[in-house]
Amino acid sequence: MLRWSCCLLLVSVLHAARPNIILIESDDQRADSIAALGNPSIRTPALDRLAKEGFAFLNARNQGSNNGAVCVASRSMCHSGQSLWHYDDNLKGRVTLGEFLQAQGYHTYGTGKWHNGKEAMKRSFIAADRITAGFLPKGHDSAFAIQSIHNGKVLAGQNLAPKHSTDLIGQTAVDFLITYEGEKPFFLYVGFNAPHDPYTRVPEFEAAYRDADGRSKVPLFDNFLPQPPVDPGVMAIRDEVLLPHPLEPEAVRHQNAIYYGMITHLDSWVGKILDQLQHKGLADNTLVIFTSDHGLARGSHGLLGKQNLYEHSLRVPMLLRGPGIKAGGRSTSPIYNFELYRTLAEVAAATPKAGQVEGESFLPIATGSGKGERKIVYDGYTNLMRAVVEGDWKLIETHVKTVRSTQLFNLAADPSEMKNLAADPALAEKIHHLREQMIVQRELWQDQDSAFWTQIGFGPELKSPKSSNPSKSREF
Ligand SMILES: [Ca+2]
Repeated sequence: MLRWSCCLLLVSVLHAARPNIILIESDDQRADSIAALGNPSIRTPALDRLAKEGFAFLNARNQGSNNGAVCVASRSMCHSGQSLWHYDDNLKGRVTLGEFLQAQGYHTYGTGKWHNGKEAMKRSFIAADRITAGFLPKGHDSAFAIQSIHNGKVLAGQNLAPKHSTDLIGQTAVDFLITYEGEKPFFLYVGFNAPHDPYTRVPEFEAAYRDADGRSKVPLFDNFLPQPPVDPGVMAIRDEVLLPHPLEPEAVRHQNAIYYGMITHLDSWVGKILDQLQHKGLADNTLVIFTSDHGLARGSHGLLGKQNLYEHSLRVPMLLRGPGIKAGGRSTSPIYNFELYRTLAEVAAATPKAGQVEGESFLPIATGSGKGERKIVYDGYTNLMRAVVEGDWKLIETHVKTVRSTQLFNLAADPSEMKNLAADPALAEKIHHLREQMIVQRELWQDQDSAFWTQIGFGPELKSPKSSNPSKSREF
């Protein structure tokens, strides 16, 4: 599909060194929640450090989801390297990222959120501690179930302290770095459950976001609306019922102060992980990646969750630091987060089997030897929405029950997606063109698993569309 040029010499140096890999993935963290990348309202000193010492992808995105459990979809895609229309929730029959790196001689160790089934977890990690569930309904500081893997067996346990999930997971990651003395390079996966709801207050970190009277100092996002401009058909889903609609600004600001506090809290553990890496003399030979599974609306477009195709919910943070990575580098080239698989395979000097993994490695961009050539991206959410972005232009088609809605945005002039230009007669040809591109992308990604295309009413119908199953019940 795409071919990025790469500097063979630099890559061969990377391969010779066989760097350790630390993949830190938070949960539901917006891409714009990093101070150094342009958010003056949040405090993220460790992520700022990664952004300064490493490379930041400013247009990294999750491709969407086939059901309301966007976390499951995104994580499955990242751990299989497969796109939205090919992944399996529980990674059945897929070579997981951890499994693949094991085969390349890596010691694989995990802690934190695992949302893709016990069997795939066991295959992914040689050892693991304090693996947490996909969702902590009683709060991040409750006595939730945890699992570990030792000697090939999955063991069940409890967070009995109870300790906040971020402290539990962060400490486990640091402990691994303190104790690991193996000869193999390691792959450390750290899945923070924060800042996913339930919004659990962490007073010492939330204090920065409160005034003397305890009111939130976090401003609303600039695309805040009380109600969504287009019915996305998801208003009964859990994320959207975290607050009543129409959204009341102060209620959103209150929750966002907690959300920011949870991010600053997990940032403190990212800092401790980086410090320990430095202390142990491993920083120069370890690739550190920080990302999240997808973004979140948090009041943008009258929404709270991630079950939509606006940029705030699709985009993810994507920071890389390590040997060969360009310090202070930035890229606006679109990448999908599931391309992490091929990227890390390249870091491990390995090539996945033909047909096993989709997308491209973005390592050449991060090392400064490639710029990225993707001109168009395609996103989907169940049978309700499809989006295509080509250059500055973005088209979102939504079909809810019998109501079809078209949204057209110019992301250069309107990055917050607030000016829907779909009704402008002068742009009718642009819409027609983007619809054609949407169909091209549909074919390219083999998007056949949705009733969307039988409802939307433009373009050739699929010959044998299979019905998607948006009613699947699971926690997300
Ligand atoms: Ca998530």
